[in-house]
Amino acid sequence: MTDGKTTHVVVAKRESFVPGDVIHITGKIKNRKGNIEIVATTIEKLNIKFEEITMNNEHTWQVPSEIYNRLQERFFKANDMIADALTNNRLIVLRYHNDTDGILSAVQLEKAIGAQAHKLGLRRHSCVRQLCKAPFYDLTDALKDIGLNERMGRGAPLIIIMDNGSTPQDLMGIRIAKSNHSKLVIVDHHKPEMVNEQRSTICDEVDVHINPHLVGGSSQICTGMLAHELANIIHPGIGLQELPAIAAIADKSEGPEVDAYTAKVQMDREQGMRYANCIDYIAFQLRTDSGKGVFEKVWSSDAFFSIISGHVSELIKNRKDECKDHLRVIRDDDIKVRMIDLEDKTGPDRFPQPGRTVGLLHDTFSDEKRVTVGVVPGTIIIRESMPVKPLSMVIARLKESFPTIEGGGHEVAGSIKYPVKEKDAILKKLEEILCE
Ligand SMILES: [Mn+2]
Repeated sequence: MTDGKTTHVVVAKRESFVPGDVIHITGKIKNRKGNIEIVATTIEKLNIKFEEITMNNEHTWQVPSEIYNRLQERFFKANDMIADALTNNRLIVLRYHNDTDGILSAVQLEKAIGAQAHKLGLRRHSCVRQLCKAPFYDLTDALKDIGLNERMGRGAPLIIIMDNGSTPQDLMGIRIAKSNHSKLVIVDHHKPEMVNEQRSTICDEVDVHINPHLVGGSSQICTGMLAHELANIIHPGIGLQELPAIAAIADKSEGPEVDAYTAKVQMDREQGMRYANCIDYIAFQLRTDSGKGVFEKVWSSDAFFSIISGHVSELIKNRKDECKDHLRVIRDDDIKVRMIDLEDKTGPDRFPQPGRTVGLLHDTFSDEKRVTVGVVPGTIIIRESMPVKPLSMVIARLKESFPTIEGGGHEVAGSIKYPVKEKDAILKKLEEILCE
């Protein structure tokens, strides 16, 4: 039985109803072998359409948003699937992009699902939070999820992918997970490949795709905000009100929803960034470990936060000092383009890592139209203040001369993989494109 929000098993001794009937039911909720069951005392058939009930399910969001209203049905369906997994004792896997926005998304759902299971008296339920190493739901992730499922010895898990999952890069992983009969929910704000105005190529592959791009919104509503709303549907009153604000600041999101979240907890950009930097640094230290119970310390323990935060700001300051004199201005008109070779300044094993270093340097300037480029062996990292040189265009142009390069990211932030032996020629061409 479903009310459009959740699904429940109902037990009745005598009934004359068929699936699809709309009924009004009263009864006692019981816990039966770890599952929730309603033992019906009265059942009455109603002569209304089911849609009339679900349409009247007016939902109050944590902050007002027209985009959320348009996504309401998708949110409810995702909640329905989570409730279903809980009551049927099905494993829930939370997969996420391993940055502040993704981590906070997954932590919020982990907390809400745990609280809801506790409320329902489900002791045997399991929900695991697992990071995605790549910035997408990789084949490796999908293979591990199949293995996880086998070890747990249960039906295929419900997989919820957060801050990843919307792009064609995710397709292979998603298809593998689906071939294992997993149900899939995507909560993401990255721009999907659209089939028409309301459908993405991913919509056809998964059970629910929650993404503002599907309802006329943009990436400005980040995953941490979407997950916050979903968490509050799963377990109303879950709290965690700082988290959508931190996620939004970390992802440089802007808009009325962001303002409402930050105002609610009186968080300014500077404070939000301090939290975000700590979360990213902890993720860096933990590497492939998902840090169960660790990230929470950032906002719950002042002692923990001040030690990490002090250390991180020193690392960031040192990196900026080390780099600032090595930035080369290659274009200086209405558009400012700066380039830096980071080969001996950073690397995958030093914090801040190359991508974040370029972001930090980019943020130290305030020219309205600016592009910052960082180069490490094998990778070029690009940040733009607005799509003055849309990344997809830059990549397409480079590919004309260097077909082996590979690029990815958003319009204003991304990276290009290149063969090291062609570095000089590629950088020369890149300069040419950026200076046109
Ligand atoms: Mn994000």
